[in-house]
Amino acid sequence: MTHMEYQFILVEPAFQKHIALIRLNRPKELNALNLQLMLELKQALANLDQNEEVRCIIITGNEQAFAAGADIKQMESKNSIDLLKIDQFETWDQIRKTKKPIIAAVSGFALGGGCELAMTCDMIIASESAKFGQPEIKIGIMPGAGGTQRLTRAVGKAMAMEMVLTGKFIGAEEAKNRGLINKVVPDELYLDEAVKLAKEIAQMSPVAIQLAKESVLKAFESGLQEGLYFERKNFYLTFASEDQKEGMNAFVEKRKPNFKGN
Ligand code: DAK
Repeated sequence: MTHMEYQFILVEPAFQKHIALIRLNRPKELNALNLQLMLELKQALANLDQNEEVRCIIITGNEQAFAAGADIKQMESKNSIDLLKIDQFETWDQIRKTKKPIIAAVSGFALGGGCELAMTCDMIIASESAKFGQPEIKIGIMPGAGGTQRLTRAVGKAMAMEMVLTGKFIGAEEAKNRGLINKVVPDELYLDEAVKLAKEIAQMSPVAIQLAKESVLKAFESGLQEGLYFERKNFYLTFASEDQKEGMNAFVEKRKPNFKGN
């Protein structure tokens, strides 16, 4: 599947030097995440992960919505066995396994699966009008793509309980104060700000970035000792890269490093 064939996302692999952009593109439905969109997103991320020119990926929506959740109209008539057969978790798991850093640039609604998708990304930049929430409870279900886990780890038990059990939304400022997101900027700047962050990351060694991302994510899955061992191995591994020599050499020679990803 090339980017020409995508129906519900727009992909620009060379949006800026070393930065790719994926735009969720079902504006009339507030970017509701139907199955096809999620498959396209999985495929696009896999392609960008393989593309050596790409060092950082931004996922965005539009000003009104990052994504208002999974597509309720598509889910309405499904039963548990239908969901089991569709196995959308395979898609979400693959997205989570993307090796390159992903920044969510969020404006408007990031709800349900939309909030979960943003939280699956590595960092979140939001516009002042962004709203985050897990409103699944209001339609008789509960979060299913990490909402109860990632939100709780980010904002703590009390606020996560309140959001998951009442479906209430929080604004960007509160999301920032509670550690859910990295930065809030005026509405017209959220994509620029995400690009700024992506550019900073793209200057670093892609090898070190990959290993560092993997190590930070390990903190969500392991106890401290296991995580520390994992970190240690990845730390050693960075010394197998030419980028490590280049980075340290550049420091000693008082110049800017030129990392190549080897
Ligand atoms: N699904 C389908 N259509 C949606 C939608 C959604 N989640 N959200 C909005 N839309 C559609 C509306 O139906 C409407 O379409 P038309 O009626 O015009 O055809 C259009 O987008 C504009 O929406 P509104 O007219 O409602 O716009 P408002 O500004 O009045 O309200 C709103 C905006 C975001 C507050 C409202 O649209 C809303 O409450 N939307 C639903 C939010 C929600 O409940 N989200 C959670 C959905 S459940 C899984 C992974 C993930 C999930 C499940 C499984 N697996 C891996 C198995 C996730 C589940 C969910 O996200």
